[in-house]
Amino acid sequence: MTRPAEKNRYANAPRNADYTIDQMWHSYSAAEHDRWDRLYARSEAMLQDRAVLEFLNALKALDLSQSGIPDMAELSDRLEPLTGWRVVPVVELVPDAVFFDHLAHRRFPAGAFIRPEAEFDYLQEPDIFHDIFGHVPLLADPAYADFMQAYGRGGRRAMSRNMLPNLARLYWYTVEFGLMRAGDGLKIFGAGILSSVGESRFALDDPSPHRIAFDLDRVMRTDYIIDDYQQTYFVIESFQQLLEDCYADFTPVYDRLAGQGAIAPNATVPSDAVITPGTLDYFKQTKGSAA
Ligand code: HBI
Ligand code: FE
Repeated sequence: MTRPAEKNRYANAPRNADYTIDQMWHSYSAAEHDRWDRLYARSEAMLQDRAVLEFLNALKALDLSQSGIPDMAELSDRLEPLTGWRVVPVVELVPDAVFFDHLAHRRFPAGAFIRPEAEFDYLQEPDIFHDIFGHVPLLADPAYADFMQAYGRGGRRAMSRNMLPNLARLYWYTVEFGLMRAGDGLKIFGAGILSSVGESRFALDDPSPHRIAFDLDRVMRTDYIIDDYQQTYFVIESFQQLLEDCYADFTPVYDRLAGQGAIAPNATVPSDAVITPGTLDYFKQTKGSAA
């Protein structure tokens, strides 16, 4: 049964056992390449003073310029000599076990489709701009590259201990929505923020969200929302710190977490090292809920 390729023209592409597909780079239209260039130019310009330096340097090192949608095999040939990572095309999100296995082997699965014009500013699913502009550049940083492989290796263990929700929170609050202390301010490294101009402003400038120093146990206990800006952002000191905090086996962490409940996305707890307490005004307006 073939599914209507409504927004993702790869929806019915033949898949390998590891869920990878052929990117068919020659099939991208001029309009799709142009859309990439406009997405890239807008984000790259506004991130000059907002993204961590490692991200900005990697954009240059990987030559992720505005020359249309990257060919993942060619991009991988530039990335692999730096940190051993390659980027492999997939249709969409892949099952957790498959995702972890790719990361454990230094392969980043990236969606091959590009968002439709109607969803230029935001889309729920990870398209090629989110995955390649948001996630791939930092794989050129050695400490971050090691962290991502360690995360993949930890994934299989987490699944065997039913701790996947805790590990997914770690991914969410760092890889997707992480901030880093840099000099006198905060900078962005999370892919979900980097690939969103709205959230690149909100995460750093808006008084609404809490900004709290990263703590592994705290992050692994904290629920998150997937359809709006975050109510809390966690701040690391460096990728080296993140790697050191997360490189060890998580067994003792899981043991500590076993008896503890989840923390709501909008809450603060006494042990928090709060950098900026949020007003949560954005959520009171948008959700009307007891934010
Ligand atoms: N699949 N292609 C892809 N990309 C992701 O970022 C991804 C995924 N599958 C699962 C997943 N992320 C998250 O559930 C991780 O926390 C495991
Ligand atoms: Fe992502």
